[in-house]
Amino acid sequence: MKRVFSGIQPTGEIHIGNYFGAILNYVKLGEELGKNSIYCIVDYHAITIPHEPELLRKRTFDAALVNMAAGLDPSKVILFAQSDVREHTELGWIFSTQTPLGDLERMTQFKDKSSQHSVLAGLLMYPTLMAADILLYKANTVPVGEDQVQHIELTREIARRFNNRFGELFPEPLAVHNKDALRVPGVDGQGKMSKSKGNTLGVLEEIDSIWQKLRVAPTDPARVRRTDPGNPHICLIFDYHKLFSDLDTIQMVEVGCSTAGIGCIDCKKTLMKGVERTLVPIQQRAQELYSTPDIVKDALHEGAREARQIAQQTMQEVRDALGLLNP
Ligand code: AQP
Repeated sequence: MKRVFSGIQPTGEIHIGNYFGAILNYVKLGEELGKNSIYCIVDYHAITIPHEPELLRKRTFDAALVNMAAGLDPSKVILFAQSDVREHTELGWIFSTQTPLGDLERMTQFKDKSSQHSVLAGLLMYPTLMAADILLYKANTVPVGEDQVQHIELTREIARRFNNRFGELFPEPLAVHNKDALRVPGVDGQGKMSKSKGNTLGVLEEIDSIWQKLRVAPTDPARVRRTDPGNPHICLIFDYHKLFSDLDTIQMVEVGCSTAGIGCIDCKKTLMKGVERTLVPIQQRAQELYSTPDIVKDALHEGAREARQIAQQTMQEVRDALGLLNP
């Protein structure tokens, strides 16, 4: 049986990297697998860096809302907030007792984030909690962007180690990616688009605000004048065309850029058509949901109830296997 789990952090506005890298796959797999596709707003992960309580509450709600506006139907899948299912922290603790410190210290995300913030112990244990998120549901498939591959590898090791020591309980899950959006670049052209880097284009961001960011976004630096040919394959805007534009437009700008047939501003204006076509319907659905917030709250409540049933069953098995008392 195929079962999918994935999480999204409520650490900032949901951006097009999250949308193309993860949420689109959530929707697709949700249609295929129904209640065997489980999606979680991972608020316990979000507090591994300093946070504001009110903002966290709002962002958790917003993250659920954006997923729903983007096409995730909570009556078909399981959508919930992590802190509503306490078993995540219980299994996370158990995994932290079985995982060598060195495995956690070598995680790239830990190294990156611990250089930006004061290092909290929870940040180091992020991957053991993530392994718990996935294995609590015995999920074997995890739709994520490329940045999470190392954590999924560690999850596989944690499952393998647990199974060898205490008996076969967990699958070894595999990451699946949207191959067109492995690592969507930030609008500053400086690596991955990421909430914490502030280089995002938000799924709910006003179209004019997106245009203001794209208008000044870097392009091929070799194109000094309009008549200079460019290399679309090193251009951020071409990367975005591959996400937002149809095939004919992608081919047209590829040829246009390399022959100087189209200028960078016109290329960006063409991109905006695809941006509007993709984001405006999501933004309209989001507006409707903001005016009926109980739909989102009820969905999270029901999702947590469904998730808890699976999580509690797994924890019974884990406690038995470990020799802990079962209530
Ligand atoms: N740029 C991206 N391209 C492709 N996929 C991405 N994902 C995130 N950024 C990209 C995928 O989206 C899912 C949710 O990830 P997240 O909540 O960890 O998002 P984030 O924007 O990466 O969050 P932060 O707070 O900014 O974390 P850092 O700074 O660690 O990146 C995941 O499946 C992720 O792979």
